[in-house]
Amino acid sequence: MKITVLGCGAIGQIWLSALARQGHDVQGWLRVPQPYCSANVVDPQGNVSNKTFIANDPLFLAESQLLLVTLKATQVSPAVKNLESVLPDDCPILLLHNGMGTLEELKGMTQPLLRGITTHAAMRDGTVIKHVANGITHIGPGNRKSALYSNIADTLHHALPDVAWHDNIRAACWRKLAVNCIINPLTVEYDCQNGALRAHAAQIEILSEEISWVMEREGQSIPSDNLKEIVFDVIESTAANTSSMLQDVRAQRLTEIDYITGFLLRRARAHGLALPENTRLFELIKRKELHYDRERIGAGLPGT
Ligand code: KPL
Repeated sequence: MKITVLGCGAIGQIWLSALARQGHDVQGWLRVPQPYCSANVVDPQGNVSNKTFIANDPLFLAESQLLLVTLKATQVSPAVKNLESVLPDDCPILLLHNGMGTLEELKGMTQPLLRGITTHAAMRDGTVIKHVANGITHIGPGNRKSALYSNIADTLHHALPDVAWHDNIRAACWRKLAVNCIINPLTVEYDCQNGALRAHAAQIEILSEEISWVMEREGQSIPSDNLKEIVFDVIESTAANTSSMLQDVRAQRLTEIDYITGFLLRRARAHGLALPENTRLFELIKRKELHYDRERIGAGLPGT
C-alpha cells in the first residue's frame, strides 16, 4: 500500500519504520518541506532500526492510499487542509493524536476521515526515538464517508500490532480524553512522572466526577468511580512515563491543552455545566504557556 505519514515525530517514525518493514511503500511529510526524513527507532526489545525515507513528494502524495497523521492536535487541521487538494478524493485520512476537536475542524473535507488513539509509548532521546512500550491503537470512522474502511485496521495491525476497529470510536476517544484531562495537567502541576500522581487521589476523584458529568450529557455515561479506576490503571501502567504535556512544558512547546481540557470545557459550557477543578488546571497550563517567552529570555534560549 502507498502510505504518506504526516508528522515525523516519535509516533510518526515508529509507524514509518513498521510500515516499511511490512513492505509498504511509505514517505514522510514534514511541515517544513525536506526531500528526505529518517526514522531512527529503538524498539521495546532494544533492536535498532535506522532508515531514510523520501519526504514531501507531491506525486507520491497524489497516489497515496492512506494519509496517516501523527501530528499533535494543535497542528492537525492546517496541515491536513493544506494537502486536501493534492490527495486523492478517496484516500482515507487517519488522525492519531491525543485530545478531541480536530474532526469538527475538518468537517468539510472531501476525503474519508478516520479517528484513532494509541497507547504505544515513545519518546525522543537526542536523535533517537525510544519506543518505550507496545500498546494498542484503536481506530474507527470519523465521518460518514469512512465507515467502509475497517480493512485499514487489518493492514495496520500487521505492521504494528495491536490495532482494533471500533464502529463507535468516539466512546474510546472520550475515555482517553478523560485520562488525559486528569493525568497530563496534574503531572505539570506537580512536575512529576505519572506514577507520582498516586499521592493525589482526592484531586483525581474531584476531576473524575466533573468529567463524568460531561460524559453523561454527551451520551458517554460512565460512573465517576469507574473513571477513577481507569485513571489509576493508566497511572500504574505508565508510572515511569513523563506525560506528553509535561514534556511539552519542559521544552517550552505549545501543549495540547486546548484539545484536551479545552475540549472538555467547551462541551461542558454547551451543556451549561461548570467544572471548577478542570477550569483551574486549564488556566494553570495556559499561564505556563504564556510565560514561556519570558522564561526563554531569562534562560537565554532562542525564540520559536
Ligand atoms: O497519553 C498520555 C500522555 O502522556 O499524553 C498518558 C496516557 C498520560 C501517558 O503518559
